[in-house]
Amino acid sequence: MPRETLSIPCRVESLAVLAADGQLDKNLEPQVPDADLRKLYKTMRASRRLDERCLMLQRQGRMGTYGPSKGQEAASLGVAYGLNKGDWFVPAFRETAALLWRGWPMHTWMLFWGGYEAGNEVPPGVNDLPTCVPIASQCQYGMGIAWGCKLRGRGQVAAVFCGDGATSEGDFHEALNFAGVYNLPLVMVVQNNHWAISIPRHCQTAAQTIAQKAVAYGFDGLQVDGNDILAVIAGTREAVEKARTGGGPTLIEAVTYRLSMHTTADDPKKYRKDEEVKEWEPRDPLPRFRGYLKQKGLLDEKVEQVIDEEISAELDQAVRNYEAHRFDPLAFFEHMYAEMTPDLRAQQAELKAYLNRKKIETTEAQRHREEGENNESHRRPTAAR
Ligand SMILES: Cc1ncc(C[n+]2csc(CCOP(=O)(O)OP(=O)(O)O)c2C)c(N)n1
Ligand SMILES: [Mg+2]
Repeated sequence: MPRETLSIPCRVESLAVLAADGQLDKNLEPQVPDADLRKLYKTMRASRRLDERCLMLQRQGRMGTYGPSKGQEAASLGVAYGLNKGDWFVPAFRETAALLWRGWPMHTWMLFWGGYEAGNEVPPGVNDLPTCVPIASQCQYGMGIAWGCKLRGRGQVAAVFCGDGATSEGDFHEALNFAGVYNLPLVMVVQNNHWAISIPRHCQTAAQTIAQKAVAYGFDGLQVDGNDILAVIAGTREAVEKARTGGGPTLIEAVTYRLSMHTTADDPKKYRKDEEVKEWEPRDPLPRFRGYLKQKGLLDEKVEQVIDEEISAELDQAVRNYEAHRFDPLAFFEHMYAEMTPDLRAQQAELKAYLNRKKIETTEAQRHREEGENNESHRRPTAAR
């Protein structure tokens, strides 16, 4: 019986277009109209500034726990640009830039992190799922949507996002396996930002790349420089074209870096070295893209100033919309099922009664205090005498 090395019909490639030092590989440069390049830059900048504003709101006690996407803007935005409007986009929770591109208002992003159900409301006409924090669960939703796309036969594609940590979850592998067997029009994007809270990438897998995991499921894997929006666009276009024309799924590993903390609930200084962050800072996707646009003559200080002013106005309005939202704890019970179960109805009634009681207690306490103060002020002069 022979023993031989098998020739497996799957490829794993790595793609970078714009080197960290700004060198451009002309042969690999994707064709993107100038107007789109400008719009992409504005979206990337808006995403970064939205991120900064949310962090500030959280630090001021005006928002719940926040998960920044600083440094990862190109990885999601490039994919969103490679899709058609009618395609499906299934995010994890660091796809801020892509959601802005797909038409989500800034204040909806704020509402999500503020803990409001309205933060999950998909804008009308947008084929997206809401932000998803349960790790890797969205891989199954994305795969299911891709299956639906295939059954419908309208040439739609689904892109789903997860992180490097999510690749250790069963949901990730089940989704890829199913997508391979059924040859689904799925683009599975892993944002490899090198950390899963405090767990470094090398603890997630002994494999050299995450992209190569596709081989076990019978399709191609592609590693792209996730901080290079041109590489992400080029890679996505290939994967989307393949999916749309019946060629099946692709796993894209977007190699990026989480420049900020995991969420506002953690302190990365406790588990990673500042030097590592410093090493990645020069590869930040935003200045890299800015440099490319300047070289092309599409951006100068004046244009940037106008962009920044427009974003400032949008952000201010978004904060006003966000803070105008009324907090209603009773609404917590209403979003699990289309119709509340008897248990949920009972719990909601209990909370309502409790809140009413509290209101009465608070009003009573207030009345007592005021009465006390009146008596005090009445007594004080007497006592002083
Ligand atoms: C099913 C599940 N398990 C655990 C968690 C807690 N948790 C939140 S984020 C995270 C790490 C995720 O790492 P990764 O997939 O690399 O995404 P990143 O945070 O780096 O974007 C974990 C374990 C969760 N949200 N869901
Ligand atoms: Mg990660």
